[in-house]
Amino acid sequence: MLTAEQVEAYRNDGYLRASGIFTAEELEELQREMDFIVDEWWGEESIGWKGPWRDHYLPAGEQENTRAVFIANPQFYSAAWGRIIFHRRLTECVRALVGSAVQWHGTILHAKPPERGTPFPMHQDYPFYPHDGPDFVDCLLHLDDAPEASGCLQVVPGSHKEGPLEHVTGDHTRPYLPPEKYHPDKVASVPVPAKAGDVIFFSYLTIHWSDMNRTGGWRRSVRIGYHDAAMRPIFVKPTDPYPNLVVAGLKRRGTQSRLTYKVTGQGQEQHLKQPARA
Ligand SMILES: O=C(O)CCC(=O)C(=O)O
Repeated sequence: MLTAEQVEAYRNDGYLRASGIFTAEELEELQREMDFIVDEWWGEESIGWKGPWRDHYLPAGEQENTRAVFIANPQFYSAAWGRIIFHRRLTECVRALVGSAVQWHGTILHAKPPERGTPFPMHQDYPFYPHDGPDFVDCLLHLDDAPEASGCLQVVPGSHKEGPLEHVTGDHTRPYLPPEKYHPDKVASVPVPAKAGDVIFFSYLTIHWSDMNRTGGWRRSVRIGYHDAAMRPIFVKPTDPYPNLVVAGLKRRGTQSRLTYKVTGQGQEQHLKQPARA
């Protein structure tokens, strides 16, 4: 699906916009089922991400006055959104970017309602879900056209090469980069406007942000995260459960244990001793 030039651009810039991954019918089904999920399951809106970053990104009268609809795991409610996790053309694109075996990490809707849809501060996605390697790609699937005025994604090209950066964190805020150094007024970023159906692939190390949606229409996009199956989440012990969903290719054994049962002569499963770790 992706050309060598596109893969090269992603490696250099840390992001890539691609069209034509989904058919018109697939997009229409995803839009319709997302409308259903939001109507049926989501009763409230919030202002968006909370935190002191709002003082630096919004005028005084608007700091508490933005709106957002977020919904994680749409596959809990819709089969179309379950199938998207394994979507062949999408996962083949991801495979070209992060490695031959790919694992799914998560799916979340970020919707900016009309006129005062929330902005997002400059940040990397790494502090939200740190893993032990760089090959983690977020796919921003657009359900609506996202011109610049709608608060489209903005990225700092090449910033993924800096590796994980220190963010402002704490119970009072979502992670964001310190605005004294990292702010759209101080660091050059480029808007990445998109059409409905487009996907923006970006590294979880790429610095990005987005402005308010000031248009009269919704700006809905769904972020689907994938990573090289050889990587693991840093704060999840190998013995703790987590999705572990391989969506493309075959995961090699690495440091993980072999399965621990075999079928005996009587057709019964017999549990064996755990082998030593490789
Ligand atoms: O959708 C946006 O405008 C930004 C989303 C974002 O910052 C993220 O997914 O980490």
